[in-house]
Amino acid sequence: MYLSKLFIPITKNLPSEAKIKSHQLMIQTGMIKQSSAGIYSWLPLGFKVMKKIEQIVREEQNFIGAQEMLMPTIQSSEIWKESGRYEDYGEEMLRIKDRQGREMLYGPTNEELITDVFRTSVKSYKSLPQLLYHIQWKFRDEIRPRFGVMRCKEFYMKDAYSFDLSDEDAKKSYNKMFYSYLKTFSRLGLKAIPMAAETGPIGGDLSHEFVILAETGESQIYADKRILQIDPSQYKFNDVSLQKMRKDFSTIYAVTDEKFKENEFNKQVSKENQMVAKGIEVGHIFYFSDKYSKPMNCLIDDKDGKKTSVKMGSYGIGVSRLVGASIEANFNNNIMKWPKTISPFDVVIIPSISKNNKENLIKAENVYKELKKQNIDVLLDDVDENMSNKFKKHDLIGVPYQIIIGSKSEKDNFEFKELNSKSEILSLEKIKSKLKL
Ligand code: 5CA
Repeated sequence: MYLSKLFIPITKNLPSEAKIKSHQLMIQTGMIKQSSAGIYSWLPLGFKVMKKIEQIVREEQNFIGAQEMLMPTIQSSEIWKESGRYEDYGEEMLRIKDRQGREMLYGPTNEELITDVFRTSVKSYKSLPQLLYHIQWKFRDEIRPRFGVMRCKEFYMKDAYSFDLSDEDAKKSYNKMFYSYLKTFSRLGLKAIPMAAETGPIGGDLSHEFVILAETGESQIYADKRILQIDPSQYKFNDVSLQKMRKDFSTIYAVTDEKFKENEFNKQVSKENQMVAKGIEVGHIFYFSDKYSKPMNCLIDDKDGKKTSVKMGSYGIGVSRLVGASIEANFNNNIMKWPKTISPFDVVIIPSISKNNKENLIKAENVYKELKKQNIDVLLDDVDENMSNKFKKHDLIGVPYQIIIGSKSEKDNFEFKELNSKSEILSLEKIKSKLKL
């Protein structure tokens, strides 16, 4: 893609409510545009990053055997009345009437809808366990939408649902998701800490929030620092190893503020290991047994032909929130550096060009063609602008690698730079192999 053709409305005008870095940067680099309070359009640059995050989330859900499907955004109120949440959900739920006067709503989450899908299709324990997920827009009429895509009314979420015959089996599904989440966040270049959490309006008594550390986060966390040292990659994908994984994480103190008790914290964690910090909740998993299946009559025949309520859990990841969270975690000294896995482009070519000298632009176009042939996603900055402005702009756009075509580049050797590091002169072959790593 040529920068001059990319729809990337860069602006210096920041709205006064853009208080945190991710919100400012996403507006500045034209990743999003606010449509109304807490509702955004995703412009090409932002959309590309979000789609990359979505794809990693999808791959890691598929890896543990979850199956993708798609449920609608608009739901009927009937099923919510069955579960008893229609009234409970309060003003956060956007309620609508269709032309026949039927009460509908824009889904804030999908426990009821998936339970309805499940109860009409599955009747026997033989079809269990099942893990189903979708990646779909949600709407919550948040009282104070803020921080850009971090807390908005309309947001993009991956929500998965597990169905099992017994509590014991259901915990196995829970552990698989626990594993999948740690793997997903690590592929996104984020260190997420699983924290014992309250269940709120979703319900149940077992729940973990996955939180990444960031000063601008809305969650207050209390933990034993040693939790940061557990390496999730040491666990294998089998029930025994996954159970050990959750146990290892659970034996180290880590809670969100609703669960925090000062005396417990002081008793369980030595002073030097105490960590009190702010974080961003990027995922939340719940086990709630038959909270929905019982009132909604979602019954399964067990081995003896006896009817029993199916045991369920739900598992959310804030896909759109992760775009902002990633900026909060990776923006430093006025430089944004996207992790390779979710960067909007693999590399940017920055030629020094002027009205009278297009030689570098021609060289840049040749390099561009070469890299494209290798399926490398390249951005070419063909805009006629001085180099210092270009560098400032690319510090914000955050593509992690740059090929600078100016005085330092020779025939087939070019200045190659990783953001935040010194540049080096490399042959195109070397550059290709570095980018393919
Ligand atoms: N049904 C459960 C699990 S599927 C559920 O809805 N959980 S949740 O409420 O915790 O949301 C899941 C994730 O969505 C959160 O961890 C967070 O990352 C994201 N999220 C929740 N509310 C918002 C919001 N208002 N704006 C942006 N992201 C949000």
